[in-house]
Amino acid sequence: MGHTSLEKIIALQKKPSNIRNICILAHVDHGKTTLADCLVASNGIISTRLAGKLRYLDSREDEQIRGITMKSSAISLHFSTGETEYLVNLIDSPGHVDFSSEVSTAVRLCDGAIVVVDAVEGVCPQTQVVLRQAWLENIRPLLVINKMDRLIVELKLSPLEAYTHLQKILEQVNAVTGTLFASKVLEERAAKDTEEQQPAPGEQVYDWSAGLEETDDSHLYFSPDQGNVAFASAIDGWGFSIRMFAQIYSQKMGIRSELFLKTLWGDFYLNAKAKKIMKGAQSKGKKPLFVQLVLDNIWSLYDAVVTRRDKEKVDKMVTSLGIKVMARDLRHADPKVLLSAICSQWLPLSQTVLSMVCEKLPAPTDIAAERVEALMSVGARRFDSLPEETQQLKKAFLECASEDEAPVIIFVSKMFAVDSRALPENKQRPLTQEELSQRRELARQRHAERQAANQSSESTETAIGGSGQTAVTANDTGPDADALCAQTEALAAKASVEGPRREHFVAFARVYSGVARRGRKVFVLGPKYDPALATLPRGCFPDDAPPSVPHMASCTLERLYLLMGRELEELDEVPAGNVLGIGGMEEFILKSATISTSAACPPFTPLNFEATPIVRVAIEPKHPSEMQKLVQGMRLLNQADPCAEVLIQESGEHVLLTAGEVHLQRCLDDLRERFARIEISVSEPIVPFRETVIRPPKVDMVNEELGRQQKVAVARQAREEQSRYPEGVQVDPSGLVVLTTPNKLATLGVRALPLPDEATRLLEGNAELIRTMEQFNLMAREGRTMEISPKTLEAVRSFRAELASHLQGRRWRDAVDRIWAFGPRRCGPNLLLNSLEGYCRPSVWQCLEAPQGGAGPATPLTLRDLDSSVVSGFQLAALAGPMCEEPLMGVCFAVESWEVRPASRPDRQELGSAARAEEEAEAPAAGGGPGRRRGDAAGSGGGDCYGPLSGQLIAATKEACRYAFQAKSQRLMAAMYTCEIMATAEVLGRVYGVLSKREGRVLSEEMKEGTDMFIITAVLPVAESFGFADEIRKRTSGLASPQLVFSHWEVIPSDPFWVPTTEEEYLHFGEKADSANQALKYVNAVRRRKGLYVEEKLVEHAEKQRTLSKNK
Ligand SMILES: Nc1nc2c(ncn2[C@@H]2O[C@H](COP(=O)(O)OP(=O)(O)OP(=O)(O)O)[C@@H](O)[C@H]2O)c(=O)[nH]1
Ligand SMILES: [Mg+2]
Repeated sequence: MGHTSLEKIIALQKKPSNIRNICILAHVDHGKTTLADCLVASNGIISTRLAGKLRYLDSREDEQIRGITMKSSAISLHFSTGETEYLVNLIDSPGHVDFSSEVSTAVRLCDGAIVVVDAVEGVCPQTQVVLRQAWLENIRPLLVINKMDRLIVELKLSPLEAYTHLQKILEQVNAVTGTLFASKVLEERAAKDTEEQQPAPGEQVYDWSAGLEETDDSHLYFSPDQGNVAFASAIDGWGFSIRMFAQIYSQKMGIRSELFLKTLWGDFYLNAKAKKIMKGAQSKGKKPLFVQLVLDNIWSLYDAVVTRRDKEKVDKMVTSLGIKVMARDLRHADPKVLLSAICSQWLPLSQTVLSMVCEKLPAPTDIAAERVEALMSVGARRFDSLPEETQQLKKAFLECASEDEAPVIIFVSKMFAVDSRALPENKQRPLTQEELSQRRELARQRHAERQAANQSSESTETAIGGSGQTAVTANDTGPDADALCAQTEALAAKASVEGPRREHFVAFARVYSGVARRGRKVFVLGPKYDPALATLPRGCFPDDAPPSVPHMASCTLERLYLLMGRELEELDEVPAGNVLGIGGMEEFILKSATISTSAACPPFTPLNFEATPIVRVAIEPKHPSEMQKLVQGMRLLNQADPCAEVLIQESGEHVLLTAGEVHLQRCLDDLRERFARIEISVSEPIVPFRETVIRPPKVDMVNEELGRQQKVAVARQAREEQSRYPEGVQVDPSGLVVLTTPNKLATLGVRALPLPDEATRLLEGNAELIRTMEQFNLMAREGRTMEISPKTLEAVRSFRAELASHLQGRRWRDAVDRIWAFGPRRCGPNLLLNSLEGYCRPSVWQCLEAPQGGAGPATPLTLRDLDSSVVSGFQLAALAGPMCEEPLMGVCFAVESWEVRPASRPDRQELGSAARAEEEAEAPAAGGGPGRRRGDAAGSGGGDCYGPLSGQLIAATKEACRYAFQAKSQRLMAAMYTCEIMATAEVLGRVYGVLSKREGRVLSEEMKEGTDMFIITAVLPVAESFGFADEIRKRTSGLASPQLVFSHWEVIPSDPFWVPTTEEEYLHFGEKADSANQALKYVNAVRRRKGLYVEEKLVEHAEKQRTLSKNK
């Protein structure tokens, strides 16, 4: 295990104030793993020569082949400065956007982060994301500007240009931090204001700036003089912070090092005559200190070693730096070898980074109270509304105590799979001398016995000269027995290698309080566990065999591991403040969990995942008999990946959801090679769509204005369609659908309206908030209360105000207060609106209102009883639209009339069926073509042959919504990716070519300052994105490699149901217009996949088509 012994690490683990838990974050390929290599090499785990080439923490084969990291992995390093010794638990994270959930799992366990930025590429999209992630988790970042060598060798900047360039990068990074900080201050200020609530009469003007000015934010920004920025070239093994140069020059020039610290970065220059540092380098045209004393030196070293290979100069420099270089390195053909030999002594990277980490980043004991509250507050709950015992646990967090009495609190952020042979307990370790001799002795005995047996049989047969022979064999025993011994050992080794190959799961975790000890009994708390609702006796311990409580299990900590990159080391106990692996938890934990000895411990807030799993495929085994293996394999995969989701659809398909193409590839490889180990067939990626309605368009498919004549034609078409509607459905030209239930007892009038885009976006962005509101309303209906934190209340209030501001105009009057429900799944981006006269029901904004008894007096009771049926019907309609059974988006259904004939007062118990039908609605309903009537949802069971009224009403509402939807201009919405592509001018044309072929749209094109690179920002439909990254890479010979990030949903402008009306259009598009209709293509593809009816003719009028093509 290299230089640092296990004992040493165990000893260091006991001193939390000297522990640093950190992760390395960056955009893809900015050099995280290379930097980690240098740090790992400083502990002797890998050789310094291999550092940067090995990428030790990329332990998977595909990581090495593709050259990108795909999972976060941890390693414990020892570092000492002077007297003090530190333990640095380092987690390397992936930068590729597909794996950003791995970043979340890493960030949660850390107190600090090293943010790496490529000196050429600067701040990239993922850099912003990781800065935000670090910010949201409240951990402190350091900045390492890496790949400095590229400025010298590739861009060939002069030191002064490089200095300006670096300044710009710092500005960019700080701009991101600044935005994050400003939003937080404003939020806090708003929260404070709502708590105070009473503005003084004179304070009419709202001063937004005040909060920003008062709060000190200087420590948040990155600046070399703050000591939180380092400059590095991980590949060449060097790095420095200005502290290092300050020390060197203060000795050399006799100027105080503090003075250098303040002036080495900035507009200062050295007045050589006066031996003084002066301000105003730029205005006086002088070289700034940083250029003169730092960059110039590095540039000239590169010049001498790499560019000119000037041996004499190199010798001189080596002597003046006072370092020793081995002759072998001096003679090496590759100048980079000599360069790293010199640099790693002159400016050792690991020393620079680790000392910065130990000095600037907090220890586990410094955990902020704010962060603890954020981790412990369950959802939107107020911290002070948590049970007393739970609140007391905050102290345990803050103390980070390792006494035996301290409650154990551990958070597991992910589960990772380890081959059973790689577990330390199964690993073959070198035999000790004693064991060897023991085995030898054993073998010798066995051999002797066999000899003896042989002999006795021989002697009985021949019965001559027994003693002499025995002596000879006894002499032979040595070598013979040794061979035998070797054989047994080899066999034993083979057995352990070939032993049953099984995947074991190790929990990636951190101890926040107490000591994790083997054999200790603990509670495992699932994310939905609620200490306030648990009815456990006070002070209940896991040893007491507690009663079963939902989302809680008790188990024993069986195996504890020290995470050492590719290796695991067994431990007996792990004190608070450390990162660790826990084995044997796969039965209890799916992906993440909280482990504690106290039942009062709340589950930690869920991880913030930035990625949306959007790419889905259906999987089946090549050989149908292997289904069981596939099911088992997918279960394991689901557990091993924080972001992948595995679903079994109603149709029986096994579906895998992943964050992107690269992620998909990795999941499939894992499934094939590790988890299922069978051959599988994978469907084409299934792309999600949304269905919506839009305002009547002004132009048609061919961009011709819809004139009066055409409008008449369209209206006629609509009338024709009317005849297609079944009995009991009336559709008026304005789109109002009136529908009566089959038993003729209830009538419902519904109209579909397109929501304004901003409103849809707002609803989509606030799904979590809406869910909280719904939870509150549900509890209120049951007569319970839920305390919502002031922050959440404020968020609800501003959400409501913003929604109101987007729903302006006559049509939307009071719309916000008339919202009946959100859907689908009660939190989606569609609305059900109560446009009934005189029907009062509890508002969806109940949590904002003071509690009040009873609803409006005018409401007929029957309607209130059936309220939830209407909601359920709406949920069903919103979950699967009529075009291709995809969810709706941005549609508002206004219920304009609703009557229930009094003759049929429903039984109160019937309401149960409403709830049941709604549960069924959770899975997308397949089948049923557009315009086809769907059967009763509730089935029979009531007094009449039509079944209970509530059930009929659900079906009727759903149908009414679907017809109302179809009465408007329907459109498909496509999921869009955004991507940023960096490309040089030569390949720009080809990038555009690929983009336009795939229906992409360029949003902007900028020149990256100081380089000859262009940055193109584009959007592109997910449906067209498969193979995009590869194609771009190929067409540009690897110069451009885009990363696709899900951005938004966009309406596809073409009408899927458009049919040509004029001669000309017939000629152009054919009778069905299905040749050019992208939207129709998508709709049909989805319908075909779902096994729905597709209206399509393969060849119509073949004759005519041929003449057409000839004429062209
Ligand atoms: N010129 C130069 N190249 C570097 C430097 N550091 C890393 N690289 C190269 O950049 C590439 C990416 O390095 P990695 O360390 O794998 O990057 P990463 O940030 O871990 O990438 P992901 O984990 O996939 O996000 C490799 O080819 C490295 O050799 C550097 O300081 N200078
Ligand atoms: Mg990496």
